[in-house]
Amino acid sequence: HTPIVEGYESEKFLSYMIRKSKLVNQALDEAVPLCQPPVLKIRETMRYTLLSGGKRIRPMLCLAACELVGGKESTAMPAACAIEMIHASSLIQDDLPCMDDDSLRRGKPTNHKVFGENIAILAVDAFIALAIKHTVESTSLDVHPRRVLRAVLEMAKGIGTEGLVAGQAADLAGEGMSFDNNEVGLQHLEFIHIHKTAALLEAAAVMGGIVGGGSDEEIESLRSYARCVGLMFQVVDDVLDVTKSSEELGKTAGKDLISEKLTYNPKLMGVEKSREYADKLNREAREHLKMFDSDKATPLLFLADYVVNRQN
Ligand code: GRG
Repeated sequence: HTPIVEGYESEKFLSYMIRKSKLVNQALDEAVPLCQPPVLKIRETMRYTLLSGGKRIRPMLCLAACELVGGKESTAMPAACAIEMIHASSLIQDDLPCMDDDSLRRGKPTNHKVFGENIAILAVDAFIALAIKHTVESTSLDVHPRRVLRAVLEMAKGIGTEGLVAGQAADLAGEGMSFDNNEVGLQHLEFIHIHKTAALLEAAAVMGGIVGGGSDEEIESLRSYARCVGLMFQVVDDVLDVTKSSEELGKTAGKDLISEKLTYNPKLMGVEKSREYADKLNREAREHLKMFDSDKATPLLFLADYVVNRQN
């Protein structure tokens, strides 16, 4: 895959991303200080997942969307942090024994393995509350309260039965189903991806556009762009899962592992078709940004390229 964005050096974009993720990490650190008395482990539990790496794609989308519509980076920082808190909470919940039962996340033991299931569940609750509190309390007073309210509404939609929860519920409902009919399988898979992954990326971009002062038309373009990027993100994830499994485990073992995962894109479409689909989504994402000045849209175009070309 060659990046489609031309005339913009990738180093420039990389340093843009590094600068943004440093700022985000600093803001997240400040947003969740350790609590007094320290015997209450809850903030430590939250910080463990929130500050343990991660690509920070959602906050970057939020900041870049805000800047694209003419807003300041600092205006979107509370919303960007809130979205990353929701992302962290969903990872903690997803890893629990009653969900995916994972023991490793970002190369480290999962939250419940370190702190126990009970406190990990409390951290999830606390993150959702803090994400709302932080957006309302820390967004600049220059932003009209109606816009802050709209931003919180978008976040709520991204979390609940129109977003992450719907995706996870569909994922659970699909467990053990056999998709002999590829059409049904693809539809189900797309529903999971749009809700489990794209919904939060969409909320991130839309929140940035809202607090940044974007028009309704601009906000809807950002929504369509982010939905394509979100779906593309998951298609790429599925491909990486398969190719990495084969690389790491050797061809035969890799195939065994793939066949367990019936709902994967490459399983239903094949790896090559999945890659083509990701490229198509990237082109669509770019189309949705046509209404903006192309120079100003460059970070979001590059972000889409980064998602399609990423190796982890
Ligand atoms: C709202 C707490 C809450 C839960 C909703 C458990 C659940 C229900 C949903 C699970 C959602 C989930 C974990 C989806 C996977 C999304 C995904 C692609 C995660 C990986 O994202 P990256 O690659 O991760 O951006 P990093 O580590 O870079 O942050």
